[in-house]
Parts: sequence; structure tokens; C-alpha cells
Amino acid sequence: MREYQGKITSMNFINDILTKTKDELEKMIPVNIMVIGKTGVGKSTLINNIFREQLAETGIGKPVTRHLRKISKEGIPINIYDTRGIELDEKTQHEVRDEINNEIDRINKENNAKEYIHIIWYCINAQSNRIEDYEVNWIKELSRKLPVIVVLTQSIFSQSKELEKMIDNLNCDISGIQRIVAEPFEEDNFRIDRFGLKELVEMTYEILPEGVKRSFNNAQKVHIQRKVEEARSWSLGYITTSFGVGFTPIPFADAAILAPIQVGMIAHITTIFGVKLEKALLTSIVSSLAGVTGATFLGRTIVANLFKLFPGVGTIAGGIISGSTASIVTTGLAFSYIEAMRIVAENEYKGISVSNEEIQNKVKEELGKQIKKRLK
Ligand SMILES: Nc1nc2c(ncn2[C@@H]2O[C@H](COP(=O)(O)OP(=O)(O)OP(=O)(O)O)[C@@H](O)[C@H]2O)c(=O)[nH]1
Ligand SMILES: [Mg+2]
Repeated sequence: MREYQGKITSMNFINDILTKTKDELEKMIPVNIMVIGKTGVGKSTLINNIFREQLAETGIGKPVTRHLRKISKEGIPINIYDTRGIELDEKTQHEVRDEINNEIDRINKENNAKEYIHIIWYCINAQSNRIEDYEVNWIKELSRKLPVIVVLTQSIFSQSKELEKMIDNLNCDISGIQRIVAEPFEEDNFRIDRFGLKELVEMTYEILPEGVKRSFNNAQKVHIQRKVEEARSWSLGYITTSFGVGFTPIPFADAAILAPIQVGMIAHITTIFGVKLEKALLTSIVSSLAGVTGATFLGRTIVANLFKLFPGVGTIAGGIISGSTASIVTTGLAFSYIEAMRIVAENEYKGISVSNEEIQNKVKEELGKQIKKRLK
């Protein structure tokens, strides 16, 4: 177990977090989503507005079959299968349908966890006001293979609600239906803001298998609260497993024992958020959590500081802290780090830059709040 003692070890701690985050990201099973819909319905617009880094625009698209390509991007654990050509003449429609159906069967029979298609977003332009029979039949067919969410794109007018009801009444056995506007519409005095994206993310998240929920969370950029909640609930489980419940004493004399646990924790939380974490930013977040820049991190120093700041934490008599104290401290750290990630994500996705100092102050304030709350 690596120790974090001495003046400069917080730097090792930072490097370890970065390495661990990278390793975890590489090990994550990607979530694979198929987006089906006629040309111009807004598939690319939807993908760009839901996922980080303008995925449809900047990702690499590799042809899988004539009417299917797979979009991926290094560092984002997702693959999008994008379809084309389903709007052509009836003969081609049949061809495309067969080709895509066969491809889904082929991929999902291979039993390769990295390729497996998890869900289909079937996009229909809500302005078209109707849905053709061949689409209804295809949706029914697809729903027998995989979970399907029907996405009503460009739902600018209120008729889209009627279309939604109509589709709902078709009994296609779909997993959900969602009206959206992926990008604001603007014309003269008329403006409609984005809507429905968060709901689509929530609906999808619920349906996805456990093994890829984190990947989906990492890739999406519209529902930050979803990331926060996953990170919180994962942390609580992790901390309980790491420290046990109750009063397992932890030898404080070697409080560095806490650190490897926390490296793993911070790395995991980072992979839920999916942000470009610069070393300088991570350093300032972590050092504000430690309270003392460049000192022993999360071992003796932080615990000792906490004892000073929050006398209720307990005592360090005999060089022992209890498992419950360790969990209080670690939970405080986790929740404060999660708040930092929330701010980083919010700003990154909006393209706003925020100073490290600003984040640092926020983290300090949060840590105080978190620890006080848990001592009550
Ligand atoms: N303002 C606004 N425009 C949209 C929206 N969805 C689609 N559009 C517009 O509709 C056009 C087609 O959208 P795309 O996202 O390229 O459609 P697509 O389904 O990817 O089309 P193909 O790649 O040809 O199959 C573009 O000009 C978009 O700007 C939306 O939610 N808001
Ligand atoms: Mg497109």
C-alpha cells in the first residue's frame, strides 16, 4: 500500500488519482445506443446536444454496413450506431430494415460486452404529424429485440402531444416516448427553448443495465444531478464496505491507510462525471480538501485538522480513530469532491471557464458543511 507521508506526497496522490481515473475509464464497458430515424429528423442534433464534445460532429464515424455507422470518440465510453436511408423508396426501406435487424441480431448474439447494443432511440419528426405503417411495424419488431424509446424530435408545436398520445395507443410495447427540442428554435419573435433532453436521459438511465449506467452518465452532459446522485450513492456503499459499520478502530498512527481508499474513491467519482480534469484543477480541489497544500494528504494532517475544526469528530487518544469517524471524514470528502465535480461539469458543458480559486473556496465551504452535518 502506498503511503502518503511527508511534504510533497500530495503530488503523488494527485498523480495516483489521475492514473487510476485513466485506468478505470479504459476498463469501463461502453454503452451502445442505436439512433434510428429518417434523414433530417434531427438524429445528429440530438446526439450533439445530449453527449459531451459534440459527439456526432467530432466523433469518428466508421461504416458498419451500408446503412449503419458507428460513432465513437476516444475518452468517452459510448458508441452510437447511426442509421441512414430509411426514408427512401419502399423497396429500399425493406432492405434497410432487414439489414439493420440482422445487424442487431448479429452483434447481440456475439455476446461481446463491448459491442452489445443496449437501447434504441427511434426518432420521429413531430412536425410530420403522423407515423407511417412501416415505421409502426418496425418499432414493434425492434421492441421485441431491445428496449426502444420513441423520441419525437422538433416538438415545437402542440400537435406533438397528440402524436405522442397516438403512438402511445398503438401498443408497440416500447419502453417510453419523449418529446424533445434538442436545440432552441428562433425566428423573428418566436423562440422555443430546449426541452425533454433531461427526461430522455433519465428514462434511458433507468432502462440501461447496471453495468453501463456509469458509462452513460459519463457521456451525457444534460443531467448533472443524475451524475451527482450516482456518485453519492456509490460513495456511501463504497465507504460502508471500506470501513464497516459501527466502531471498527482504525490505527490512526498509520492514518495513511485512509489514502489508498480515497484515491480509489475520487477516481471512481471522476469517471462518473466525465470532465476534462486538468492536473492544476485537481491539485487545487484536493489541496483544499486536505486543508494544507503540500502536506500529508488525508492522513494525519487532515484528520488532525478536522479534530481542531470540528471538536465533535472524536479523539485521537491512543492513536486510534474509529471506523465511524473515518467514514464521517471520508463521506465529507466524497460529498465535497462531488460538489466540486458538479461545478466543473456545469461550467465545462456550458463552455464557461471558472477559476481554480473559485472552485477551491466552494470546496472548503462544502467540506465544513458536510462534516458539521454528519456530526449532528
Ligand atoms: N433548432 C433546431 N433545429 C433542429 C433540431 N433538430 C433538427 N434540427 C435541424 O434539422 C436539420 C437536420 O438535423 P440533423 O440533426 O442533421 O438530422 P439527422 O437526422 O442527423 O439527418 P441525417 O444525418 O441526414 O440522417 C438541421 O438543419 C438541424 O439544425 C432541433 O431540435 N432544433
Ligand atoms: Mg445525421
